[in-house]
Amino acid sequence: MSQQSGIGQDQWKTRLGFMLAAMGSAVGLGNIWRFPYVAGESGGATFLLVYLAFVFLIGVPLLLTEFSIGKAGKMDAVGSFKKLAPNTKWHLTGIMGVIGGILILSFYSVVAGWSIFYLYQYVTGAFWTEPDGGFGAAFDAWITNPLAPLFWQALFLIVTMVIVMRGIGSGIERANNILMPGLAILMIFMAGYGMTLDGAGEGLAFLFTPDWSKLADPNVYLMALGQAFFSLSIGICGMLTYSSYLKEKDKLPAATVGVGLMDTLFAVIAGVMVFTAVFSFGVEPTSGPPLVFIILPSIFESMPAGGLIGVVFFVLLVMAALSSALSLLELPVAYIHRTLGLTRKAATAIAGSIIFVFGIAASLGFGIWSHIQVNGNNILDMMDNLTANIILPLGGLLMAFFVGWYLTRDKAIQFSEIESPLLQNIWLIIIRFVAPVVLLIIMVTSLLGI
Ligand code: ILE
Repeated sequence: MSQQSGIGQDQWKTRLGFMLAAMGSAVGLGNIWRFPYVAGESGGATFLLVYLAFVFLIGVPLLLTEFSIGKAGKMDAVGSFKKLAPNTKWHLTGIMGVIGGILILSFYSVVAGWSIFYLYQYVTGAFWTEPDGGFGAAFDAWITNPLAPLFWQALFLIVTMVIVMRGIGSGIERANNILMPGLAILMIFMAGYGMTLDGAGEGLAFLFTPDWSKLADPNVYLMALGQAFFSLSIGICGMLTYSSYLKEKDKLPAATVGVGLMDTLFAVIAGVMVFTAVFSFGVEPTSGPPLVFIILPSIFESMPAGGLIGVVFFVLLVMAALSSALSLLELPVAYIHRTLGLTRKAATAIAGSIIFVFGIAASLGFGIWSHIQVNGNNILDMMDNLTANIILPLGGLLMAFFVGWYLTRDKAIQFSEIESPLLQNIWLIIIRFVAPVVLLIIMVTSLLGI
């Protein structure tokens, strides 16, 4: 079949390249920055169990649904829906995805910018010893500063844009071929190091010994679902866009399971890395988003060779953020490229600029715009909650309805490329019934604030 989207002429060179890129999209700040603090606030091991159940029962089948739409549609998020369902409103799912991707990258690049700044502080040795007033005060002073964070955020976006401008095979695929193996090595090293610390066992117990009574807390389910969607990058059509660049012969099911497994493994390794350190230094695991920017630096300071460990940690955080940001940027780039008929470079420049402008708001929300709050959430928290708890699950729900109910059964199965009749049926039951019911219950509960 010929490619219809101009940008779609570009393809992954190998299936492994696609898998690494999809894993790169999945494994990100969500695993290293978000997972530990959400797990810490929502019950540790109990949260992990619910999270694992959601990833494999709902996340992986929905990821396959999203991949199927992209591979069959062979176009950007909006174009693929238009092609598979002409003259319907289904493409609005793609538009919501593009908006979601822009919003996520807007705040993602703020946190990624902090990470590069911290890396710089470790490389120069500035954070090897505790700054005056402690790491908490240093972090507060940093995020409330109106200008400096914007510089690092812009730097991160520029690197992301330069790679995306080079295209799929020579840009995104090549970058992930380096980023993902590098990230795996650094994270395994850090988790291994964490396990050698005194008191590491307590951290492992926090992560792996569930407190069953916490299962009664509905918030655990909402947080676990939001985290599963965020971590697997489901529901915003970034994965859809990536799968549209697959060659016909590269099959989806095994790649999907591979991405789900690797993403979970990376989250667990990140959990081990963070919680062994947190517990061995007697710190509360419930310290929220600043966990990796305040708690970890003070822990590194009291460790032998902690400065170097800090360098390694922030290198890996930046690598993880970059590999995910590539997919978040490719999503609007592919759409803008096709609809406005621009070159990839021009489309990237436009998407990157829009994202930077939104990101300015997220960054200033910590400082001069910190009075803009809803329910105690600042601008970045609002963007995070809106995307992780609403846009992503809603996108996933719509895609489940699209493939499960709008497409015919035969088409759905053909697009999914599942061969075993048993697995075909299980997958269909999940995307037709199980996923929608679970998603609706959790979304309604959270909207009603029950
Ligand atoms: N999945 C990634 C992460 O976990 C991003 C989230 C892309 C949407 O950080």
